[in-house]
Amino acid sequence: MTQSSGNGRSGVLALAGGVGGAKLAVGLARILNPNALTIVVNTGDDETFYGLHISPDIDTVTYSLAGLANPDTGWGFAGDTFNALETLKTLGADAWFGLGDHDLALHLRRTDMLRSGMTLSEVTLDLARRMGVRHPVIPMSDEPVRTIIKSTDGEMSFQEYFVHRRSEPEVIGLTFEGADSANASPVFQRALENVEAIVFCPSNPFLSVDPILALPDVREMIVASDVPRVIVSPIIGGRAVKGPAARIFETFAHKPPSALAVAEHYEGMATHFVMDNEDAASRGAVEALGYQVLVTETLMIEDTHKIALSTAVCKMAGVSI
Ligand code: FO1
Repeated sequence: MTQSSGNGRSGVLALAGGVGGAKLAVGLARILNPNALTIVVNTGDDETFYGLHISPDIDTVTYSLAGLANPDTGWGFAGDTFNALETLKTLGADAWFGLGDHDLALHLRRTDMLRSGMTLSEVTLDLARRMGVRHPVIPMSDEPVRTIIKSTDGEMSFQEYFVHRRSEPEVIGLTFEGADSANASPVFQRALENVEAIVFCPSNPFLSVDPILALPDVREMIVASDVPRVIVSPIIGGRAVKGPAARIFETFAHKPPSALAVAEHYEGMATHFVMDNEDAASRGAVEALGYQVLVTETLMIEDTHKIALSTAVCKMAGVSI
């Protein structure tokens, strides 16, 4: 049974990108009932390969919740083989994006369902359920939004920059193409109005969470909300746990990555901030920005870490578990 917070609101809305977001989502899903957690995922990294709709962050979250994610990379299907990709290469395809055979089956099915007229939300829920996931995983929007990297080598999609070009081009700007005219997905909109707490998972603020906030009304609704809003810092001791966050930080925040820089980036959006023990020295500076701060272990390697951090986040937000 889900308990209501007393103001009629109940449950947690988690905003997530890829690997880091998926880890906290797994912890939250272990302690909250399916009707008490909605996981909204970035789709700015989506791309079409070989005519198929790929949603990497949705898949990373879904595979993680289903216990099917590749434990070495955090993304992709555990133990996947790459026969189709090798065959594509022999057939002349420029197959630089590592899509495994199991993964490709999912993309085939998703693309087919989308072509039949289903929305990305409907498709995502259906596929997740078939993989045994009981908690709702929801795309931020059913309409296309694409993160476009502006670099000294020109404009490119996120996957082109991140995977094909190995984050080497010097980034000078970011746009979220389509965000102005896209709508937050219906379940996301309802969650924004009804939940008792919002959690910003430890995902890249610029690349994974900002696309979600760029959707019409989302940032405004979060700022105007009077529920606890908890940020879990993706930066530990000045380092990004995974991905290009550190370099992106330098570019956009004009400062080295730090828990304080994350807190500054989200200033005004959230009420609570969770930082790692390694960053305890900046506690006072983050509190001075108006956050209630929790200093704890935030590195999530085992499920026990994911559950412990999620429990601390819920406790901080006053969510009963
Ligand atoms: N990341 C890589 O670094 N190389 C890949 O070849 C790659 C393939 C891939 C396939 C499916 C998928 O769901 C994710 C994949 N990723 C790959 C990860 C992905 O580029 C990033 O994790 C996200 O887009 C950033 O959150």
